[in-house]
Amino acid sequence: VESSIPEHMREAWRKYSPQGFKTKDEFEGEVVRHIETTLARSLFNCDELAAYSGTSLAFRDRLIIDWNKTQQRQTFADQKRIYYLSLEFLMGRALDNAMLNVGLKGVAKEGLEDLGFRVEDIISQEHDAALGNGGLGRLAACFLDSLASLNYPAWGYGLRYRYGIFKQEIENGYQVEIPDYWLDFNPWEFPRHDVTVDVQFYGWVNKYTDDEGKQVVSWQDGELVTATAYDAPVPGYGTPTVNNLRLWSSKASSGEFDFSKFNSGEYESAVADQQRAETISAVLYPNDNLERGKELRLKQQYFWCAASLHDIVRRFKKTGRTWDEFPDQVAIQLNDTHPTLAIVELQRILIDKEGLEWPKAWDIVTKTFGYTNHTVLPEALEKWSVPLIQNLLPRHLQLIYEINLYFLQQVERRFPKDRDLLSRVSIIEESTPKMVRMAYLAIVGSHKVNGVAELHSDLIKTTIFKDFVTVYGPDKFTNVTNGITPRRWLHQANPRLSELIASKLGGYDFLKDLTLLNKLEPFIDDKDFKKEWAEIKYANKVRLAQHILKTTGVSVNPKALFDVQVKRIHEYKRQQLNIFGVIHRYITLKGLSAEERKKVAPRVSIFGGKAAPGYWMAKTIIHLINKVGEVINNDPEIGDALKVIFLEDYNVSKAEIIVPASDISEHISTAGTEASGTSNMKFVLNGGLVIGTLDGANIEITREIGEQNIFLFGNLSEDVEDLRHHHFYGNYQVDSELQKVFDLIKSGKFGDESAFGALIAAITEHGDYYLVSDDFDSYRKTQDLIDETFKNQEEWVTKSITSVARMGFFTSDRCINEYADTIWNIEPLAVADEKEA
Ligand code: Z15
Repeated sequence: VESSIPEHMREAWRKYSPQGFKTKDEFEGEVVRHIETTLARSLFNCDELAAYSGTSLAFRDRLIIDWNKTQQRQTFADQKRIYYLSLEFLMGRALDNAMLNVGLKGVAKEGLEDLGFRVEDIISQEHDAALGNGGLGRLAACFLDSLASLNYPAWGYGLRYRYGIFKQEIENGYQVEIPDYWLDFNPWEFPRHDVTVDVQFYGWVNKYTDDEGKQVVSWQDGELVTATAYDAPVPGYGTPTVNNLRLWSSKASSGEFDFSKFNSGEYESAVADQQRAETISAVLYPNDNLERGKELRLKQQYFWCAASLHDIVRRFKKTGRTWDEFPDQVAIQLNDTHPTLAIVELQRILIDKEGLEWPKAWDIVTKTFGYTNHTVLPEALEKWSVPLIQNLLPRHLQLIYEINLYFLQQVERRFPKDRDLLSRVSIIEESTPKMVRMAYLAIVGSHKVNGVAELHSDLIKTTIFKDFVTVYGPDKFTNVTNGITPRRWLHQANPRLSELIASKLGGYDFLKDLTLLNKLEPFIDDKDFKKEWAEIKYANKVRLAQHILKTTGVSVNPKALFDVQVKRIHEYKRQQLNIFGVIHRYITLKGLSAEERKKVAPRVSIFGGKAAPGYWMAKTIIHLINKVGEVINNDPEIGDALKVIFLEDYNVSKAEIIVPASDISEHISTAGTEASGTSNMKFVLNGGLVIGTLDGANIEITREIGEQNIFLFGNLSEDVEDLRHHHFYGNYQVDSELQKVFDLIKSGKFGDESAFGALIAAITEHGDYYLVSDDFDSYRKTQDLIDETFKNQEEWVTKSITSVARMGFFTSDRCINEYADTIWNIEPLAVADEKEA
């Protein structure tokens, strides 16, 4: 290509191409150079933030050297790549991860000490990259870590939001949302001002016959918005592979943007145009498991899909291959239905721009895409109104109708005269207005559809996608149980535990092959080992207790049982069940004598999580938790026996403190509602036990670690429908112990009772959709069993160690290998010089 340096001049380049620091001295040199030149600071003006910046820039240099080599290697290897399209990447902090993955944290620690800093303080300067809501976004981040660690040629594609998920503050017990502007200083991204794509919106479709008599379809006029690429390096653990996360930022297209307006007195409208373009990538929608059908969200989706597809096609075309080889070079995975328009966009490129025939083009498209479903909740299943798409993407709407026609004709041939089936599987819902069912479009446009845990994958086949199993047969549907990266969620979050495990297993190989953890089982009766294990948990609890004191002013006893529920606040996740249980415990404690109270196992109930800003019921739950905490924490009769904490602004970096410090964590969704859950895996991997329902990945965790090591309760998913029916048509009575809880709330004990009326009425009057009352009794009894078990620390630690030893299955490495084998058909790229971790 014309931009490469001629062969005979490459000598000088090779001579001077940077190698990156290896020793402590080299590291210090790089940090000081960056602080003094890149940042224009000095040793008289270097705070922890400046030291963080210099350290990050030094590590970034290192990563980018390996990034360049990886990209060259991948290009020359000419192998199939996987492109992971996700609207969310919840990456958290990058520096600690970079240090550990390149194996230079020790060097950095000593180097920073020489320069007058502690590595922990420097690491904690970093602002989380919080471009996601919860499980779905964090899963994407774990997948990127595994893809790089396993040397797969892989790119992530997403949006570069100016504002990530809002910061949460609690004021007078209420959630307040603060904008998360995170780009002030972000050393981890590389703007690629030369990598841009113009994306079109609105306009109209012109169909005509050209001079040669060929049918031409062209999408004309409308407005153009420019996508600019920002790249972030994704380092693998203990390997030179550094993959790429490419995020698109929107701005007014220079071709489109009307500079003459500036001169002709239309300054304001010119600026307004510009702002409208920039708005597309301005903010992450803060809903988890909810779609609200807003036009700007659809714009985000198309903007990102169009830019990414253009980029992928451009890269493919450089190989000079023919179109039928596209699926041998490119696999695209759709993280939920959010990127479904990518299917339509590829078909548009092949038909309108490349001139392929429909069946040929469609064959290429379906071989390229895979679709992951993450939910069965009806309110989360995306539907876009036909008029909205018609206006914003007129050509795409035509193609969606053609895709539907092509599909329905196939169905008709196989199931003649079944008109009901045709209308049930139609991509277009015949409502007013008509709606496009994005999940159906994603299924029809992909060769594989997967759920994220066994129960969930079974449920989608028997409920929401039942008819598609009839049409395609069962083999199009598969399961890939979620996983987590043990690098961040064990080694980084819990270094002492990781070190203890390594000391028994003779090294850190388990971080690359988590099944090696089973080699811990022989140590289960080793007294010293158990003691150390328990000490590490205790130290982690002390650390969390300090964090609690600092952020809430409440002092908690680290010897108490730490009971944690941290996740997005949602009725289906049932934080209300938890807090009602806490209130019931309070009632019980108040009924005891001072003597009796001394005998109960002291407990700290810890909550954390954000409510979507428009989700009133979720906000009410947060309010109740905080009010209950105020009362209980200040009741002198209760003391250490019970404390209730709401931790503000739960995010990835806080999870790294909270997860290693739990004794019990709660995963108590109504059976059949939580697709998988992934924090359950993180807690168990850190030696915490679980109280949970038979839902999502809890079921597989139980199978792996053994029934005796988990506290299960509640109704089964197959009984949920009948129970709901019974709430309306049976003689339904709320659990009498739960009624006592409601009576105490209604007495005004926790402040103005009317604030919590809706929460109670949802159960007593509106059918208790999430079965809180049905599960309350077994929840309470299971909590009592936990108290009893915790009193026997010996037995508790045995459960803890045994569980960790059996968690190997839940690494995201296993998960990525399954995707690679069964969906993507890709191979890792061999790397010559594997580094030692
Ligand atoms: C989200 O975080 C999840 C599913 C969704 O459909 C959306 Cl929109 C957001 C979560 C599931 O609730 C959770 O059970 C699962 O573990 C996670 O995706 C990753 O698969």
